[in-house]
Amino acid sequence: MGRLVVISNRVAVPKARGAAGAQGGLAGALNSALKDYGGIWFGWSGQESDDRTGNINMQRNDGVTTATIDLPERDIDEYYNGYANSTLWPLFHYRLDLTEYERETGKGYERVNERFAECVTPLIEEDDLVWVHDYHLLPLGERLRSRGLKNRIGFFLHIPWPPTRLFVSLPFHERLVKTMLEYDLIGFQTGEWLESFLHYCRKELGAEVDEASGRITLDGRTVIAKAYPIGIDWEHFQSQGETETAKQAEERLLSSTRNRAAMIGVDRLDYSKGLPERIDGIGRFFDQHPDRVRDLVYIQIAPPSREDVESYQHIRAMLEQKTGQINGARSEVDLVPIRYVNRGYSHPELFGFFRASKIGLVTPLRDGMNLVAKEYVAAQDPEDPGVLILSRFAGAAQQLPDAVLVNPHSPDDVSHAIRIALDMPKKERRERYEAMIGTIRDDNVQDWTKRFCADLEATRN
Ligand code: ADQ
Repeated sequence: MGRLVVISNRVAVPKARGAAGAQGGLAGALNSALKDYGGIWFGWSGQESDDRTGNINMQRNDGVTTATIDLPERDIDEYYNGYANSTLWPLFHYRLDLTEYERETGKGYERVNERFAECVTPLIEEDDLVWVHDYHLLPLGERLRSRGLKNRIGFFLHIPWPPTRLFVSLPFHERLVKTMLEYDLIGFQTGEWLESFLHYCRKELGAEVDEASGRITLDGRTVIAKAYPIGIDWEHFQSQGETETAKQAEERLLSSTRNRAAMIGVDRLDYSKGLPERIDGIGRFFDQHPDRVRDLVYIQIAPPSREDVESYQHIRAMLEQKTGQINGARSEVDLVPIRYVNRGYSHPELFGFFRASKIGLVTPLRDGMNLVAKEYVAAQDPEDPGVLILSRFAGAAQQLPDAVLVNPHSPDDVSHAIRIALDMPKKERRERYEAMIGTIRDDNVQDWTKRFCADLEATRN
């Protein structure tokens, strides 16, 4: 096999791994794949340049070569803040109310995809497998083909694929999906998102679709679409639990909560994560069980993300207001029911916090997968595990049906789940944990990359 060339919006340098989590789920996963296969990771540096310099910054760290380009301000505005994060992200998370449709940002998106193709093509060798990631780069495969690339090219979507009825609200939706058919393999997180994509191809494009194999044929070209649920780096995460940092973090949380059960939420500050709705659910729990305010402390860790996009500023203000209201109404001199921490933590620290928490509250309104749910379970003490409360609208719910599943839109449902979790006997907690931990251990990220790359290699055989 040739090398692996990974292309994604951002590139995470492997030595920065401890901080990788805050950059999103991609970082750890792709570094593991690149170490196994060798090759290059190409993407935007995250830096702004005055103008198009044409420079590619190549670096080698810990066995992985990274190649990055800077982008001028206009490209960042139109491609990243604009089309990717103000059009595709909200639409793909079913938020038509937040979706902006601007012709200019659409053009910027196409321009940056073209620029990516122009810069990365000379780095790709004949036998390389090319693996493109996520919604920032949907049309990149077609751009690479137009430059004559004959390699096997795969694409993985980390976020949901929306139902056809929502997706058709996107101007030029047909053109966009047709560009995707230039890949050889398209991966989705779950069967549900895959089903929506196949439905769209059949209904709107008139493609021939074989549901069983995921084979889509249009105008003589065939692409395979399949579900590949992403996992965590199980071994690495476990090893984090052995560190002094993890143990100190656990101790720090336990000593600060004393006799109260800690319940934890760890999310990027993003409207898809259902944070205000979650706080409403917690507020409802305190309203319905005022005698239990002394039993529980909720810790929300949410570092800001995408701060240049207006809807993200709004979510932050809303969360602060709701948290403030509940704390104002329920605090005592020696007790604050909700701790809201506006920063990220390293994986060892998160491991310690998860382990010290009796409940993990993961309630996105919509999520491609959600790795926090898996990390929470992975950090539990097998002898005395905590309880995972998980939104039924997270991709992870399809793999973890033994979590306490909730409708994140319903404060009553969330409140009820908190009560169930707080009172759950150890025997049931262990049964649920046992059922979940096997899946999390076996469906790890190494396995995920191997399955995707093997299937990509097997296309055209
Ligand atoms: P994200 O939306 O970023 O990723 P998620 O899977 O929940 O979401 O988290 C990814 C990583 O970020 C985890 O390793 C987690 O520990 C870390 N993280 C999240 N919040 C953090 C915080 N407050 N502090 C420190 N670290 C934090 C996208 C999709 C998901 C999909 C992933 C991977 O939206 O649905 O699971 O990609 O495919």
